[in-house]
Amino acid sequence: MASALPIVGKSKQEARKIIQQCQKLAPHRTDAIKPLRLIVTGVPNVGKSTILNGLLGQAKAKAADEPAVTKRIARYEVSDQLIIYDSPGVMWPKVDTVETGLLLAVNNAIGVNAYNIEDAAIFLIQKMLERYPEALSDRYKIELEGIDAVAFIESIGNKRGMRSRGGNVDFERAAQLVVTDYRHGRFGRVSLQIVNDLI
Ligand SMILES: Nc1nc2c(ncn2[C@@H]2O[C@H](COP(=O)(O)OP(=O)(O)OP(=O)(O)O)[C@@H](O)[C@H]2O)c(=O)[nH]1
Ligand SMILES: [Mg+2]
Repeated sequence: MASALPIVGKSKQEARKIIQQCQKLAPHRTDAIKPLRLIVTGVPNVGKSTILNGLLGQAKAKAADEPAVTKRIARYEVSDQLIIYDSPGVMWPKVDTVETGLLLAVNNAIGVNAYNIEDAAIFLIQKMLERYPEALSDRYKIELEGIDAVAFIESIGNKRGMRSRGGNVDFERAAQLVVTDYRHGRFGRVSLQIVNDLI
């Protein structure tokens, strides 16, 4: 049975671990007549093309931190015995709950025009206040007692001097800042969704 294999996609050695697992799944596909053929699939912006570049040892596939970078399926010959296909990110046909949509938005899996950054930031901060309050107070040095997500984001804007023309806090800029900090891993190792949330 297949199991999850944690890797850092940018590292060639790590990416090679995938090949070893795939070879076990298809031990008869070992030569140029019957090469091992893999396809990398997943939701947008999770690192599919990066894994491929790791395996190739060079940046042949375009990879960047935004969804829908890969536009079509592309074939790459790693060697005579190994062919890999990169593919565009796929989404299931219907995002059935608001929470799922916000999780996808916060994790940069859907285009910026499909969501509101302020909603995404409020959702993110609510989750962080529930699960990882210390990560928030450590990063922004803001007192958490009795604070909600909106007040927290406003407080960040205040502290960082983010003001719009009328002098009010530029909430959108502060919202973008927290989402960017999360995406860059600046809250440490956090998970907004865990298995127990789903069962
Ligand atoms: N920290 C970290 N970043 C990664 C890793 N793998 C990929 N990334 C980054 O994630 C971003 C997306 O990588 P891509 O390889 O373009 O993702 P993709 O799944 O091909 O994206 P689409 O083609 O848009 O669906 C890039 O900024 C990568 O540098 C990883 O293992 N660790
Ligand atoms: Mg890609």
